[in-house]
Amino acid sequence: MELEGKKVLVVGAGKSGQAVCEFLIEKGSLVTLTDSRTREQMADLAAMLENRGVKLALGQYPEVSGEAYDLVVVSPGVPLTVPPVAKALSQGAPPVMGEMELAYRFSRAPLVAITGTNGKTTTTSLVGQLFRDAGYRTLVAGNIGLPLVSKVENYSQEDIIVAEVSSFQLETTSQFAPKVAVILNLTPDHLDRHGSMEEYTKAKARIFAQQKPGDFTILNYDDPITRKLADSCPGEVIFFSKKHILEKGIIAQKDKIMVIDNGVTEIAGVTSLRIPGGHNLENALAAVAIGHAMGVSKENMAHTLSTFRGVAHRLEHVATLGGVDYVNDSKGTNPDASIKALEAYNVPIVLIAGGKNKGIDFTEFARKIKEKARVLIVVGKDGYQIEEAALTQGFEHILKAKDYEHAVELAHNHARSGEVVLLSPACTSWDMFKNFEERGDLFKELVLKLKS
Ligand code: UMA
Repeated sequence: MELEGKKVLVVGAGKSGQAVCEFLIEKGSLVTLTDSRTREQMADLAAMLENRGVKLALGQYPEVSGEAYDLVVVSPGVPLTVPPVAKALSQGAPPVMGEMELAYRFSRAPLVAITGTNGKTTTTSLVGQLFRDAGYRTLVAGNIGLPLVSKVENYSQEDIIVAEVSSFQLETTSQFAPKVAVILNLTPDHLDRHGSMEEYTKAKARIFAQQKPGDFTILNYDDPITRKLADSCPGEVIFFSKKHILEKGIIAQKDKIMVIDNGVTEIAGVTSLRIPGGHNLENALAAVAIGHAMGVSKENMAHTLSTFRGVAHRLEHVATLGGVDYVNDSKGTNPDASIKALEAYNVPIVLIAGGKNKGIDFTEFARKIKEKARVLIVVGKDGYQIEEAALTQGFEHILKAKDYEHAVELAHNHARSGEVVLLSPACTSWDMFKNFEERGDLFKELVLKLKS
């Protein structure tokens, strides 16, 4: 792909857009960066980008008509309906792509791409660790927080890239064809952006759409939607299942994780996993499927599975105070993720939930709250929707917190020894915070303050 001298419009000046600008400047492109934020809202960033040679169009988007641009690169969080992107798409020119597609065009290392509604980040980190432990030079990037384009060219054929990929990033792919594509599960998420479950599934299915024979697609057999996607995969499908015995695939039976492929190979005991919950067993099975596809030895896989301790903001143990475990699951940004978090514990739970709903129904979540929680503390803009859903299910032990400080104080006052205080909001953080990390960090800080 030739970028030298090309006029490129980058839409969105977040992590993704900034990394794209850097990459394009290095390639000799003429870069314009646009963002709905004004110059005042961008503070020092605007001056820094201008110093790097980036032209800025802030507070309003530029026109993309005529010969103005040769390419538009859009950030994942920017909907494709914003004027410059919508116009380029409707005109059929200039071409529109996202940072993931751009990075892919410059990648040489075998690429393992991991998506799914929940578990992406944990599985991506686990698989990164798996390859590192097996001796590969490994890049872990993508939706996990490091834009792939910023490091992609530093890795060669002998190395491995493990990328977490979101539906937003997949929406703007065209040639993207990873060596191994993984869809962990599919439940309603981001419906405010994609419009329907069907459209969301279509975006996710782009992860394997351009694969060729010889590539691998790893799918969850226990999830009806991902199981069905197998019919449209051009590569070799490897299923994993924690419920069923498969003729071929990765399974968990009788407390053992096994590969069934011309015989049975035991990889590790289920109890050797350090990450809690049935959903994390699925993540581990997916990791074994990836390791198996890429020829990682069973000893290496067993070692990594028994040593990987998970990642921040996903069922992260913060402290035990007065016999109460405080757990930060701020990454639980949709009801399904928070249902899985509730399922991971077999003791009564004091649940803190609420934030900005992504247009998803809370009925199932409320049923799980009734089953697993003793107290529900609602917080944030749409916390009242969780409260209403819980009341409909006949769950009444609900407290309202005005902010996070209040929520942690209420949890501390109501939790009993032997219980878990779980922050798993089932909503995004965008009503009160910049991102889920900021929300989880505040929760941890408030919990640790209780100690003193
Ligand atoms: N903006 C506009 N117009 C709009 C919307 C946003 O100009 O209509 C501007 C904002 O003012 C801001 C910029 O776009 O300056 C933000 O862009 P962005 O939302 O794409 O965020 P980035 O900082 O570039 O981070 C993105 C991913 N964000 C999203 O997909 C929302 C990060 O995933 C990812 O880690 C990063 O690229 C690096 O690849 C985060 C995420 O929340 C973790 N992902 C979602 C999820 O996991 O559910 C998909």
